[in-house]
Amino acid sequence: MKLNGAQVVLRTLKDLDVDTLFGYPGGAVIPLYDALYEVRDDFTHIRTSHEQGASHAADGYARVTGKVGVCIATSGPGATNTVTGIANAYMDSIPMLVITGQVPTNLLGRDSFQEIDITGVTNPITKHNYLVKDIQDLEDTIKKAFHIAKSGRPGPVLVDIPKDIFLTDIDYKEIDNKEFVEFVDNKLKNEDSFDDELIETIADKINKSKRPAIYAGGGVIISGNSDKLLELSEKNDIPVTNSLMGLGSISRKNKLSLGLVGMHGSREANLTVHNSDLLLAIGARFSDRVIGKPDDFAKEAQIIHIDRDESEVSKNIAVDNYAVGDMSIILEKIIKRVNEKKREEWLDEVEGFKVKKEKNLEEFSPQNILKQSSDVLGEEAIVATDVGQHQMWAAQNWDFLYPNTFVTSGGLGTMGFGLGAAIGTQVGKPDKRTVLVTGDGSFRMNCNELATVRKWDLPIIILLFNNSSLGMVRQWQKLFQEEKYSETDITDEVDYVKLADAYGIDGYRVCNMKDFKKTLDIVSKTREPVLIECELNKDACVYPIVPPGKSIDKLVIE
Ligand SMILES: Cc1ncc(C[n+]2csc(CCOP(=O)(O)OP(=O)(O)O)c2C)c(N)n1
Ligand SMILES: [Mg+2]
Repeated sequence: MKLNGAQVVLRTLKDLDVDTLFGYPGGAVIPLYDALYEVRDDFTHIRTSHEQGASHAADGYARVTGKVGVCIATSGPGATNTVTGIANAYMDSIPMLVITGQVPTNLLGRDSFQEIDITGVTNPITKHNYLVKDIQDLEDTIKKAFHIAKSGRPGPVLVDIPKDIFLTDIDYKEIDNKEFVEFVDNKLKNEDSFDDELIETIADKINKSKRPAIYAGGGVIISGNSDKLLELSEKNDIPVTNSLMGLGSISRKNKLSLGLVGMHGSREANLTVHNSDLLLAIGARFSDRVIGKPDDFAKEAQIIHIDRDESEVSKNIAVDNYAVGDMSIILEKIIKRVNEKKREEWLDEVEGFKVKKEKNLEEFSPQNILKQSSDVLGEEAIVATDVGQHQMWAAQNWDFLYPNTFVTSGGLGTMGFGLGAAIGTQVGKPDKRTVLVTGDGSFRMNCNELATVRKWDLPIIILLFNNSSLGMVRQWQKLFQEEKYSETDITDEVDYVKLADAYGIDGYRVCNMKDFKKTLDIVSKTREPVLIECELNKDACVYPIVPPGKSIDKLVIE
């Protein structure tokens, strides 16, 4: 069968069970879109307003489906517009395949129109990348890229395809890349660093520990090990704290779940880690946002690290034991060897770490808005966020019940991630309801994607926290820069309700709890996209906060 390169790309994606693409056309990918036109019934292609939106959508889609998110962009500016999205996926270990068009091979290296060396640009932010110069390599390269993206510790892989390669015909014969898959899988197995003796040592330490704590990260969710985390923690009665990426790995309604640890972690999570005598880090990377002052982090504790990626071991914090490999095997072996326990004394102490304070549930506060939304939308919600105070309030106050229900930019902290990501999560899980928690600053960055939301009738509920400020930066200026509010007040009179209206989306503006509840009640009964702008006080701060450079037990409560 004769196919051209563009047809080979689509045929290969189909072989890989890809049915959803996020992308944006342009000169170098005209042949690809031409081929897509012919097979448009085989794919859902979401054309966003901007390639950054497409890249975040592919990322969000990957996070909630566990599949590889696929994003297409043209050469030059199309490709560079995906760079933030690629970096974001890289920092959070999200499997993504980015296909970029490139100038024809005979124009490479000549500063041709819309030529950017995108493999060069993305070298430090991809797990791997390729420039395909020979049509014979095309299918094989895409299959390799796809496998690399999702194997081991996932991440984004970019394949750059010159326009003439899309247009070259070949005799197509489906390639079986079993050999490569075996090669990668064997390579991963060779990185395994655990044996029965080590497992015995770890289980023994857990059994002997008086004050154990778990610090579970995104790796638990990505590797599909939330059930094993629960089994281990419940069998040995170990309280569980989470990194931002780890939220959802254990239900926040479980009594062993203490929520977020680190800079904006709860008092109980931070003090539990700080006072533990054994800390079990699972699929987590000891980010600076978690550990505070490295020298004082879990000082009394033996630290054990279980992860897929050996390069994370003792990178930020020196550990006493580590097991690298398939986390489900490692956890299963540990679970078998730990004793069933009840740790009343330790858990009483942990309970005592909680801040006991009367709460005024009628106050129109970010906390109450989120708690209310979490209660009403709970089971069916997937929460996507932008970056800033609203993100931390969402992390602290939403009761995440299941893995893959909190989609947030952890490592890169990308303002503008939210709306694109929300599109991806709503497309990936159409029966769920995506709630986007965003801030006025972040929302402005990529609100152009409202057009995409409307076009596809995505029933996203946008909770816009309008505090007329770049709140998180303003908070740092308030706490650490003597209240010099340099360029963080953004009272520019943007009418967000009218903005939504311009895109054909209903908007509501609310400024008290009663109206908020009423509005939420109305919108939760529809399946329409909606924006709810919550007018908030710019002086509200995210607490607790561990001041920069301080140990996590030195958190400031308010
Ligand atoms: C692309 C990008 N630019 C700048 C920043 C720095 N930054 C972090 S939080 C923040 C303020 C966010 O404002 P908003 O979205 O309104 O959220 P709020 O903190 O007010 O809830 C800024 C500017 C960033 N994280 N990302
Ligand atoms: Mg704001």
